[in-house]
Order: sequence, then C-alpha cells, then structure tokens
Amino acid sequence: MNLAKTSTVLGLVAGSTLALSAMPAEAASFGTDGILFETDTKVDFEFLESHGKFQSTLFIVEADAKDTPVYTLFTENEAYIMPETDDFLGLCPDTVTAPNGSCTNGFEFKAGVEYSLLLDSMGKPNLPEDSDGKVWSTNVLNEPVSQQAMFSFEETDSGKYTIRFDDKGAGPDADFNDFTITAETTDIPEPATLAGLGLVGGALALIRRRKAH
Ligand SMILES: [Ca+2]
Ligand SMILES: [Ca+2]
Ligand SMILES: [Ca+2]
Repeated sequence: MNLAKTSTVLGLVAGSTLALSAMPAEAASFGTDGILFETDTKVDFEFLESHGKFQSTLFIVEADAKDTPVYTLFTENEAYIMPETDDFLGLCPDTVTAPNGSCTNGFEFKAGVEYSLLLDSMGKPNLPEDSDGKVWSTNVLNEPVSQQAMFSFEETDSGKYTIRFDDKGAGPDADFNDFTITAETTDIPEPATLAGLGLVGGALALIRRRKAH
C-alpha cells in the first residue's frame, strides 16, 4: 500500500470539494537528490543540444536498479556533427533524436518510485578504456559520489527545468554542456483521485437526496 496515495485519498474524502480542484502534481524531489513524485506525473522532455565527444544515450532508470533502463529519452545516432568546431556539437534531428525520431519525449513517473536519469556512453565510440561511460543525475548514484547534472528551474509560465550533464569525458571537467535537455511537468489525474472524487460526489448526492425527502 502506498502511503502517499492513502493519505491523499483520506484527505480528499475528509476535505471539502474545493480542495479537489487544486491538486498539483507535487514533486517531492526533482533534482540531484533524486526524482520522486507524490502523484503519478507526466514529464515532457525536449532535447536542446550536446557538446560531448562520446556517442551517448539518455535513459530513465529506477534508483533501485540504476543500470537497468526503464525508458529511452534521447539517443545520439552519431557522436557529434563536427569534431573540431562547436565542442562536438550535437543537434536534433541532425545527430540526436528520441527513438521515434522526435526532438521531444514524455514519460509518466509513478508515484512513490524514485527515479534518476542515466547518461550512458558505454560501448560507444570515443570512450576511454578507464571510463565506464555512465553518469547519473542523482549525485549519490555516481561512483564515487559526484554531481554530474545541473537542474535549473526557470520561473516562466511553463515552469521548465533545464538539465545539463557533465559526462566525465575529459575527466571531471565540470563543463555541464555534454548533454542538455528541458523538462516540464503535466498534471494528470490519478485513478485514486478519481475514485476519491466519485466517493465524495456519491456521498454529497446521498445527503442532498435525504434532505429533499
Ligand atoms: Ca563538453
Ligand atoms: Ca556526443
Ligand atoms: Ca564534460
């Protein structure tokens, strides 16, 4: 049983119906401490550009199984456009795409499951022998523990995060330009919330019917 969901449903039933309309998809964490949502939450990602020598792929993983991709966000179909200019620039759709060829991709994060983003250059061209080619957006998942992603939140109407990776390609050079995406959440209703709505609605109808008699 999911505690967050249980308390949400209890809160809905106990609270007024006014509270129901103001249910944001709350992120308990969305950053280098981890990615964790209190309700099922769809996040829309967009690839911006890459500046790394590796040929990398960006995956979503669960923190408990950090080497096992659960979803593929964006793949570098070639390592870069030009090696000498623009610091190994990669662009979509030129060299980088989502699996369906798009420059955007979305994923529904399940409530209460901790996720991370894995930038994986394993087994790809240009990877030095002493590197395993993997970095995670969650600091503690990196070995040794280190920050390999920066999350910056833009206070615009859309409320987008920009996420910039440092892939350790030239050692820990901390350039944070090797792979850059944006992330934007979309509120989606949960089955548990809908069930709660039905329950409250049914109870109100019953009370009205009784009063009418
Ligand atoms: Ca770089
Ligand atoms: Ca690259
Ligand atoms: Ca780097």
